[in-house]
Amino acid sequence: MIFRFLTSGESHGQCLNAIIEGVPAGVNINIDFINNELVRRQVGYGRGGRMLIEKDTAKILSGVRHGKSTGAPICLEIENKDWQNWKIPMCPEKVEETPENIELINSKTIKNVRPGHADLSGALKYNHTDVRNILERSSARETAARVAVGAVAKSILKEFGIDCSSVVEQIGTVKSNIPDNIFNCKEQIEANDLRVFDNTAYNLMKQEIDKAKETGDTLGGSFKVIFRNVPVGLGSFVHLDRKIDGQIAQAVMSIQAVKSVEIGTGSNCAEISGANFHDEIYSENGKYIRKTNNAGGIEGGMTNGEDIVITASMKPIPTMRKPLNSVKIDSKENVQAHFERSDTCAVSACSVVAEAMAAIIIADNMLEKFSHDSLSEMKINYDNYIKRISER
Ligand code: EPS
Repeated sequence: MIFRFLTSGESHGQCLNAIIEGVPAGVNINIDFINNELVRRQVGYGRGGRMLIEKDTAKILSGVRHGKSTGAPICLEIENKDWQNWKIPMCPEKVEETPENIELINSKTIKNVRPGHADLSGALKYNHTDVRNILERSSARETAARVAVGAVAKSILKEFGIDCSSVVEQIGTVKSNIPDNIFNCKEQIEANDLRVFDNTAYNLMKQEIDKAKETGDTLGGSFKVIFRNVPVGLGSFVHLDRKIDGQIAQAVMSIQAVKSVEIGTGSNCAEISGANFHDEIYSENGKYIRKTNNAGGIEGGMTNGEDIVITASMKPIPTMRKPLNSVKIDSKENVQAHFERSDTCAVSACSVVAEAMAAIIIADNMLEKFSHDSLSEMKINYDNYIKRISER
């Protein structure tokens, strides 16, 4: 990858950090835009008490001067407000062994692993006896840092008119209608606290979330992420790791709790015949056009100039107030899984995180295709390419 990044930070540690490398010089980086993306991720009916504590904002520590990237690594930091309540249990240094401190640390020690979470495999793999060491880093709190990184990727895409939007399609058993063009309904979706388009479905989803909350259960769901104005020819058919659909699938699947990713008419493609599935190609005013988009904007591992359409599903959150049967990791006693404050449903937040992850992949492919030292050089290459394509 040319656009590379690492994040660090624990859910209840001091802060989350990200270092991004590969952003060309001259890209407009607006802190208000990054922070607005962070606000979008925090929205969502059914989220837990933590979201009342955190008001995520990013600080840019390097790589940007006077609102433009310099080409140097960009370091971002997001404070965890909840850290104030975790200074002793999460202290990086050894703490004084006073009775109060010991009691506090013991009260935050976790032994009862949660089915569906990283707890058991993580504790065995890293040889931890306190499962908090796994929980803290595997927590979806880390997605705040990914969204900040995604905002930087989106800032590159914006320079080329590439736009993105997302909408929630299903929560629990309730399915929503999706508008034909979600970009025309962006304001409505952004104003809705579940990121849902259809009001009837919205009310039913809220009822289902309320019911799950009451019974100590959790809910998953699915959402669509769409990118438009992506040029033809990003990615490649020549090798497995260069296929952009594979890259997007990996990036979106890496989001905590995501269990499926499809491009275009993905999971239904098995039942549709070739005559009805493939998007026929027409010529109109000298341009190649399609009247359908079952391919979701990707053919042969390359973008084909149509909208990129990604659908992903998130499993129900495994931290449950009515805990599942499990085992205590040291004694192997049969117990109830650990419960700590959590969300009932975070599908709407996940759709914003998926936008970020896909934006990172598309930005990376733009850098690969059009060079990546400076935005001005990239734009010259992009314009030449678009001219050449339009002459074909
Ligand atoms: C999470 C558990 C909850 C969520 C958290 C993800 O945190 P806490 O245990 O502090 O209540 O709210 O998500 C976030 C903090 C966030 O910013 O999205 C988990 O276990 O994954």
